[in-house]
Amino acid sequence: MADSIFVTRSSMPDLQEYVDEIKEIWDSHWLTNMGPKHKRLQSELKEYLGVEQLDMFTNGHMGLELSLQALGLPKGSEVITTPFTFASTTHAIVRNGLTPVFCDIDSSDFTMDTEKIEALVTDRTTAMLPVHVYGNLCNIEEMDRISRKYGLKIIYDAAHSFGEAYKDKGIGGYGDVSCFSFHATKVFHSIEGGAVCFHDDDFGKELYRLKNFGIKNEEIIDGVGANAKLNEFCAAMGICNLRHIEEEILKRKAVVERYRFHLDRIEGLQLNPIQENVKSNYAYFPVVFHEKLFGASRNEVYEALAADGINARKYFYPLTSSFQCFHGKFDTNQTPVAVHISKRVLTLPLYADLALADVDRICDIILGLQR
Ligand code: T4K
Repeated sequence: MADSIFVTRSSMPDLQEYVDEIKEIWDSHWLTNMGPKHKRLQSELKEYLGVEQLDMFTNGHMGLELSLQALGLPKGSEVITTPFTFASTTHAIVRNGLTPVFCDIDSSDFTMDTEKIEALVTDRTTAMLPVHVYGNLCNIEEMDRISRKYGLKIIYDAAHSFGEAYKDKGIGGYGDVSCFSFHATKVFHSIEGGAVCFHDDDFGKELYRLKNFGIKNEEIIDGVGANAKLNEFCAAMGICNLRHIEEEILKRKAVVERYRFHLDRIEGLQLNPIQENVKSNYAYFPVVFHEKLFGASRNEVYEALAADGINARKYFYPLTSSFQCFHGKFDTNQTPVAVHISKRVLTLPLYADLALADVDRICDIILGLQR
């Protein structure tokens, strides 16, 4: 059997490039606490993402969790969000003492269905936390309209949408806050890491305080903060990876096009939509298997691929609203489309160095199951 293929594989710069980058860290002994590499990456990211304000974190989750805290939303207030996401999104809400209210998703792009949001708004709703899931962008104009109409904050979980743009504007510039993940599995990574983009200076100050123990200066600690600082070695990895990001995205595009060549227009297979006015980053390649039309179920495809050493993943199954830790708290009948999709979706391997011959092999296995 050929070597195993995982759902993704971290991109690495040349070892020497990273060694050159960390040499200064070695020489200076400055390892963390917003050092020179942190400052440089922060400024390069602002430019690349086209945003004016950006802070960086140990990981995407802490960026999201502390952003919700920095907004100062009243405890117990309601945040309208999607259950079709990674654990982080929902956990960030709950860990802040806020109540997630789950909105169903759009069956074509899997993002929060903006037509179903307004029915969920109550006098306790304070914010919306939509996800640009798989890099598919939410309906930004509708989100803006709803946020203005009801006075709700928008915090985008942009973990999957690094480098994307809508109508030529970097995606980090939309909403009140956008949170990126720089985890090893992402299009752009700093081993672990994350960034938050925002517009409001006071929010930025509060966010900074929360990521550094509430320290104002050596003698004044005027907030009860956490520790969520990105260290210098992670920042150095980010600096190296940012140099190659456009090339990375192009390689991913070639992989996605190969998948589409084989799987587009196959009855019973649903792929990501190609969204208008969007610069894509080709983050994930989910396929929804409609068993009655295709002839095989998602689980059968998962098993057939696994038998050949190919580790596709059921992102995002189960829905966060049905996690054991929330047992009895949420009713998944309220989000039937999300339930339907999560039982049928499989995310196929996608990374910059995935060989096109491997894509062909993966598609052969899948199409071999068509009945
Ligand atoms: N919001 C959303 C919507 C998210 O999807 C995420 C993270 C977050 C927020 C939070 O961001 P972070 O706090 O993580 O920055 C993975 C990632 O750990 C997670 O970052 C990501 N979403 C989620 C969708 O996927 P797992 O548990 O599936 O990862 P794991 O360890 O099974 O890795 C998947 C594959 O990646 C492996 O089979 C091989 C490859 N891999 C993995 C690691 C750890 C590598 O090539 N190198 C590596 O170092 O969660």
